[in-house]
Amino acid sequence: MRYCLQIIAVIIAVFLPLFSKADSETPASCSVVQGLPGLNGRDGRDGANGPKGDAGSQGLPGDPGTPGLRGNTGPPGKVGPKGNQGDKGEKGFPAMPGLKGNAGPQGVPGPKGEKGYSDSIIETLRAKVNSMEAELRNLKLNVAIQKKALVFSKGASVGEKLYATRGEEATYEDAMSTCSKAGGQLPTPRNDAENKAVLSLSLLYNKAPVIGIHDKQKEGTFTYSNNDKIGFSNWKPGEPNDHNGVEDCVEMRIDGTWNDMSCELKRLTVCEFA
Ligand SMILES: [Ca+2]
Ligand SMILES: [Ca+2]
Repeated sequence: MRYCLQIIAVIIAVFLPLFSKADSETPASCSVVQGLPGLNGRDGRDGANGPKGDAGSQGLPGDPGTPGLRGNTGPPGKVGPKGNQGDKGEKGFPAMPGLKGNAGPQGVPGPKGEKGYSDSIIETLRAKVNSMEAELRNLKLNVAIQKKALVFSKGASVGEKLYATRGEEATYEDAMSTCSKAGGQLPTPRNDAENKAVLSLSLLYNKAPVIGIHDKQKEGTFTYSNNDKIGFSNWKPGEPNDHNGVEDCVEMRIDGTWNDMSCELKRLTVCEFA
């Protein structure tokens, strides 16, 4: 639109003088013709910045921001007041014994003792002790000699036990009585060594001895003469079998194994001394 007006204004500016010349050739009175308004000039330059305006009114509070990072741990607080006494706890485990303490200070001296024996009395006692020791040595020697002699003839020893026989044969009851009168008892082998010692005497006569074991109180439960249950045993395979229901005493066969037999049978009498 702006350009259209500029074009029209140019056309008028070109053709208007022509019309004005034709008019000037006419003898007429001269009249003033008013021209058309000129074109608009170009826009002027921007003016200088105006003065700083007054401060505006305070705006509305903004939205709350996001929470900040966690701060450092603060210093420890003050000690709080003492709490109330708690309930009594259950009994704890017994403590370990403590270490041995140091030796205590030396005690005060005790009362004065009685007057000691004189040197003469001490010498007398010493002489008696020496005499008794000599007698004891002789006694032990004599016992050892007798023991050797007994073992050499019809005896056998194991540890503190000594076994002896006169080669007689008797029933369980009679053999037990014989040994009891002699201050001993029927053999009660408690281990293999003692069993072999009894066996060595049976081999002298090639006779099986009766031993101090029975099951008279309870069938199948063998005990010593004092009814204590036996520990060591050396039964022949298949024994004890209580053959015919009458075997309540025990013999040692000449191979060392045991067999329950009738208490009425006579066997070698071996006595045990301890
Ligand atoms: Ca029996
Ligand atoms: Ca038997």
